[in-house]
Amino acid sequence: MKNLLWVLASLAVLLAIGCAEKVRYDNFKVFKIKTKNVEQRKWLEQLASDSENFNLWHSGKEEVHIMVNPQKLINLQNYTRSYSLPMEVMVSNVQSLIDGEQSTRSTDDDSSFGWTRYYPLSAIEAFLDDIHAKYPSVTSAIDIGTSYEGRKIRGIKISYKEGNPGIFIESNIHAREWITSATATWLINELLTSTDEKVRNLAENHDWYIVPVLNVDGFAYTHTTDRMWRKTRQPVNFSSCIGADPNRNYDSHWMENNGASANPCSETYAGTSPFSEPEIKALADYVASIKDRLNIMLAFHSYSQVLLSPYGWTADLPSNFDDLMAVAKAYADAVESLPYGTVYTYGTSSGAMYFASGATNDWAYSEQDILLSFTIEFRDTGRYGFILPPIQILPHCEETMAGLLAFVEKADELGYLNVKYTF
Ligand code: 0X9
Ligand code: ZN
Ligand code: ZN
Repeated sequence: MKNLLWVLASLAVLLAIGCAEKVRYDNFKVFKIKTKNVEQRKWLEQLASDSENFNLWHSGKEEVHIMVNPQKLINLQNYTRSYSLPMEVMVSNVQSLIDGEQSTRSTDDDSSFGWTRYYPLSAIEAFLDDIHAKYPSVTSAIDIGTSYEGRKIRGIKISYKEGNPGIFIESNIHAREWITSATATWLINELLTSTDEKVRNLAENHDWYIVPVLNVDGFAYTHTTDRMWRKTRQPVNFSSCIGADPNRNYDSHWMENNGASANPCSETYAGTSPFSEPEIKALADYVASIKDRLNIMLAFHSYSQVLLSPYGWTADLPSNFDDLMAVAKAYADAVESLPYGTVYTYGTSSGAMYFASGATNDWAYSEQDILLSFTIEFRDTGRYGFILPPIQILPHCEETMAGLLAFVEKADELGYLNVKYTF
């Protein structure tokens, strides 16, 4: 009898742990709401700081995408009705999207790697190990630092010869943007294995520095606990909310012009101080140490299909605005010319999206003199948002390669790939 009780008790504990394991989004909906001005956008952002019940997926110039707990739907409707804001359902059940995203899992397990499903951090690390073992003469491991929870932040350098112009790629700074690291790992593989002449030129005549998952803690958390997590995982003193928006944490016009939030519960919380997040400090220190070797800085994000140049913290235009737009246009045109016909737009971050201060591309541009610095928001424009179906990974990667080839070619033409350092 005692034994049976013990078994039942441990079963109950196991069940409790099992249930507490993953945040569920049953019948959570995402709405697309047309907003008329900044005040309306700010109000929706305010509503979204109730992070148990709301979550901002996107807050652009014309529309806001907001996820809502079905029980709080009335709060949102009261507001949109009173201001007669057009509102339509974008996702009717977030949990079923999440479940659908995992459904291809049965076809291959965590130990093999590919681009027909999404993988956890351990598999991405194993992929990198494998790449280093296969290509020891042209790759080197760059461990840029350690996360708040003690994970290694890994990067890879691909260099076929000395004296190449450098391209840095920061990816998955936002935890839930899984398509970014899927694309970064695909790109690494492609640069090493493609036999396409254009890709070989891209690979062998440029030095690549790629960090596939920068926000390692947040990314691990999206796999174990909450698919919709965006921020870091460092607790904030005197707040029950966890983490900062790492893309508001760089030391460049930090917190200026309402480009970030001081509220720890906001998805755009800037952190307690510039570089308060160890992951961002690590990336910044590493980039600063090689800045003379870098001609291009790209930060991979999703979603919206847009290339964003500096500045995000001010509406002023950067001095090489025309060149920035020319390379962005080259990327967008190349993508659109593929059979998928995917449309990318482009502009400055503040002009084409919203004010955001302390972001990677502004810091790289203004503080490290990397004159071609972009944020690229990948697929899609809101059908699936962050939960882009795995079937789209490969087409999306193909597009990214076409875009990059055109971008780099235009950059070269405009004289941005001259090597800045001497041996
Ligand atoms: O808000 C962000 O950090 C980026 N969008 S996302 O939906 N991936 O979160 C855009 C940042 C663009 N602004 C700057 N780079 N300044
Ligand atoms: Zn300033
Ligand atoms: Zn992002």
